[in-house]
Amino acid sequence: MINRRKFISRTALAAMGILAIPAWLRAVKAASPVFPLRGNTPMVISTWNHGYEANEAAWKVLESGGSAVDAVEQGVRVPEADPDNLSVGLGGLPDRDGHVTLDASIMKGNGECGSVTFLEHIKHPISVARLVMDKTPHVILSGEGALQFALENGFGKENLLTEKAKKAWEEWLVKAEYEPVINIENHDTIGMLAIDKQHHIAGACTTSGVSFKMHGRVGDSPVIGAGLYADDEVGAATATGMGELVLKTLGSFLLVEFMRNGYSPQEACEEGIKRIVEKIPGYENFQIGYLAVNTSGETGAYAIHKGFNYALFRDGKFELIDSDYYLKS
Ligand code: SD4
Repeated sequence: MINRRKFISRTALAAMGILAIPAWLRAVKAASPVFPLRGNTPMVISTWNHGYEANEAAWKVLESGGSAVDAVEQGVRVPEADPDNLSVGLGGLPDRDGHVTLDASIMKGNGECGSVTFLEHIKHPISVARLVMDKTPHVILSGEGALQFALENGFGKENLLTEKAKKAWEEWLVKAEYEPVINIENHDTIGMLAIDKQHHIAGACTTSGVSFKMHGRVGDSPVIGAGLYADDEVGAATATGMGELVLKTLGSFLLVEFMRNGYSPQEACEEGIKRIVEKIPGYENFQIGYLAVNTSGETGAYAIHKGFNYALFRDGKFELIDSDYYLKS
């Protein structure tokens, strides 16, 4: 883990301009937008073990020379369509009033991004977020307006509340104790980051959010900089877990900025969790998992609790990896 002295010395170096990008390099970068991107790519990384199937779909796009943004969109559509996944798209657990409301965001390393929040009845919120990015002058569409936009663009309206999710909600209603539960094992939100053969980076994040949440609650996943951030010059990061902790620390942006200042993706993830530990009382009752990748294709992951894992595809090697974590005892 990075100690304070190391951080201060990096900050001092940055202030002295030693870590800053020299003018000649800025000129080369401007002339060649792919210049800073190198390393072992294409690659794709995503949260939790269901990331494996999602990565397979993303990998097909990357392998055939497709773009990172197409790869992450196609990748996360897999858990969105899976009725057995209780935290994403179809089959997501509803809010406490029985509505399945979805959040999703997508971002390209050139800064283009789009998101939807509090969207009902549409199985693939990530593709609506993609259209917000591609077809509107806006970044976020929410609720009824997002639904209207989706319907106008050919998306079908569906009932997303499966029998399984309805049963879980009815069981919850017996006590109806309102406690936002994002604990150690209760997640499936997918955050995915990819780098394509052209060395561009992109990310996507999609979720039904905290189960039995208040109607109208929006988490970190659709907030650019919180649940997701990507920058072709540096890298990308995504988050899973109790979104309020990520929102309060603007986690993914923070991780990318740590990397911009010279931290490795692993160090950035650890520092992001450390920020939560230092700033948010009661953090130990919740799980957060961070994933990050830099433009060289190096990856990092870190969580508050044991149990976070992620899927990494690269070089024809497909791995499911357990993340390191903060609370060891
Ligand atoms: C949220 N971060 O809405 C999401 C939930 C999540 O695994 O990641 N669950 O707060």
